Amino acid sequence: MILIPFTLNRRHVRLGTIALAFIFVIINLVLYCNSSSKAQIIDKVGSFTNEHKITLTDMINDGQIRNFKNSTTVKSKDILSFIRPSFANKGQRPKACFVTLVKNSEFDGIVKSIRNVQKKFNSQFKYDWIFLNDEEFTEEFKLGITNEISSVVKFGLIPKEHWSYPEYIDQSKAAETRKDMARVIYGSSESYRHMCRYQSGFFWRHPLLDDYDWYWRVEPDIKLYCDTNYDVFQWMQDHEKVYGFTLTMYENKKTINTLWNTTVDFFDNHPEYISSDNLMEFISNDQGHTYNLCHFWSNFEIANLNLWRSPQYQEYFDYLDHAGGFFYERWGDAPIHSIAASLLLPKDKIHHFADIGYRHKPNDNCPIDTKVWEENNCECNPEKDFTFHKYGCGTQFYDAAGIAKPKGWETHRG
Ligand SMILES: Nc1nc2c(ncn2[C@@H]2O[C@H](COP(=O)(O)OP(=O)(O)O)[C@@H](O)[C@H]2O)c(=O)[nH]1
Ligand SMILES: [Mg+2]
Repeated sequence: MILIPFTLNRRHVRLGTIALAFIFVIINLVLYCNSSSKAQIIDKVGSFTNEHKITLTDMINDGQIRNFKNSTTVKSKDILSFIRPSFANKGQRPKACFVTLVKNSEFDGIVKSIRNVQKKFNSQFKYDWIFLNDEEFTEEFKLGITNEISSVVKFGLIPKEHWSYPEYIDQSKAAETRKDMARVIYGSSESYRHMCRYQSGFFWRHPLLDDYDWYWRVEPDIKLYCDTNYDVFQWMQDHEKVYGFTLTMYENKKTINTLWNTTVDFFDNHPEYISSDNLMEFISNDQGHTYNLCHFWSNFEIANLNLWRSPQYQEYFDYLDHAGGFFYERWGDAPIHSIAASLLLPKDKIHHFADIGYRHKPNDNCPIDTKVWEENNCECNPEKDFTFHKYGCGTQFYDAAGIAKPKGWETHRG
């Protein structure tokens, strides 16, 4: 080792002090800059939070959901701007079709439904009919169906990616759920879950539906009881309605344990998607704290496809899909469509077709207005109408929508 002789003199001490002072200043400067940029970030978060401070949860807690229209902080992105083009066609025939999701094995049941719908409505109005299946329809099925319908008939195969597990779903957990839910109706069924997910998030994406604005959903073994002598699609279009139903009821809570909380989480992030004139009072008895399980029974729907095609609904579906409840519970498309329509749309866009007598086991929609019942040659018993039955949700719907209930409704509570 080479030793360099070194003597510490005053000059060295002075230089050292200056160097230390310099380092001290630099360190402080860095610390200051750091803390001031943190302050700026906190400020930004603060103002961000301020801009979005009203969430669905806030509205629920403040009991504000009814007076949501008075809120000034939430900017509204108008879902109706996606739907309005379908109203532009007033007085003209709408682009509409029937849609049926069905299995080959359900041939007899769907033929019964078709004969009935043709007789009561479609032999007069001749709308196209689209059939969808997750498997190829057999030639026999296609021939048999085509023979029953005098208008255009199209058959579509559902793409695999619309009827399979997304990569974010844990399939062993899904299988476990099916075992645990064996006692719940369809609780052990895998295909029923794919069906519900498909009806919620995909049927309207099938390319065969691209040509249409409106659809009427028909299932096997349903029945129309009355003649419908007006064009219901044109009525929806000309009256600027978006979603039409016949039956309402309560969902089985066991199938949707976390659906409401997941919905609240979604709308907490998107309060601007909630209509200022929403139908929250149909789906909640406590202004949004809890879901009352009321829903439109989706085996019958006459509705506008652009509702589901809207970014608002697609984002909602996507959020639900990632939460996994289609497979880890047994979320149905009926509560999902109903919650979405009730929150995204102004209430006057939703219509009860009291005049379309309809049966899907075990419930009937039968006009209790004698004049309507007689004029349309209805074949049902108004005493069995489910609309205002204590197990249905028609009373909640009429009250929430602010529509007068028909005369005599009190004596149809079952
Ligand atoms: N292609 C196909 N359609 C199905 C399947 N499961 C149910 N569907 C259809 O989905 C709709 C609802 O099913 P459905 O058995 O009527 O259920 P429910 O009304 O809730 O008892 C009907 O139109 C069925 O034909 C399936 O696995 N494949
Ligand atoms: Mg059914």
